[in-house]
Amino acid sequence: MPGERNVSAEGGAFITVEGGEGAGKTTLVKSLAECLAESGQRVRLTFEPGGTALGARLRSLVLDPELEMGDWDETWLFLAARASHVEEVLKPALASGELVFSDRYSDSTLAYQGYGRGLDIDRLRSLNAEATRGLTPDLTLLLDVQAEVGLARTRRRSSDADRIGDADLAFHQRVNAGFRALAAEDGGRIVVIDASRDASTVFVDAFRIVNDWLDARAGDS
Ligand code: Z5A
Repeated sequence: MPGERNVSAEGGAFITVEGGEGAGKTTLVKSLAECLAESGQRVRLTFEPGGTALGARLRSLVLDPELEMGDWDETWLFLAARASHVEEVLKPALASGELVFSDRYSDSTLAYQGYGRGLDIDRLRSLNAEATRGLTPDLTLLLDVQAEVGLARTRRRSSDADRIGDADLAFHQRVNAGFRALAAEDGGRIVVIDASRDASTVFVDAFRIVNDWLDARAGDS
């Protein structure tokens, strides 16, 4: 919300990992959290939708392929999950000085519900600001991979139906184009990583980016 202070400015650091389906977010964020914890950082790993009891229930609703819902109904569920995530997990962890990684956050709503579903981006931005109480990431790693490649990865892994993942290829292409547009607008926060490469190469790049960012932040304080 305008004028509200980002809590991470006075406590820990808030890093999000974003990207389309099968970009490798979960794989990357787990390795990053493990390595940084080994190097002595106090790390918290969390995700959306989920990360709280309410978020877990909302996740199963919003991904349920048997359940029909309108695009705005879908959006409210993601926002409700986010609001509880911010209050119950993110703000306390940041206030206690942890380095917090979230596998997806508010950019996913802009990319999926805005660019993918075609809902009004400015309205989504202001709803995001309300749901997050103004908490924005300090750094976002955007894993960029062609939709066809990401979808092939997740379909190899599992054949489980999922209401959003099963949307057509054009939807996933709009989502990916949306993420790239967000990165072009906010290059100071969002760093694009080529995620078409193997997982260990992506990890090396991401680890360097995070460490450089942490060093620069320490130098500024
Ligand atoms: N959603 C939304 O619409 N609006 C919102 O506001 C939010 C979310 C927050 C659930 O999210 C859905 O909610 C998601 C967006 C929507 N739907 N879609 N699409 P999710 O994060 O739980 O689901 P996901 O993005 O679909 O996660 P995922 O399929 O697990 O993708 P991932 O985390 O990016 O990838 P991964 O699990 O790390 O890897 C997938 C497979 O690829 C796995 O077998 C890996 O071993 C393999 N992999 C990983 N990296 C590589 C590389 N570099 N090369 C080759 N293979 C790899």
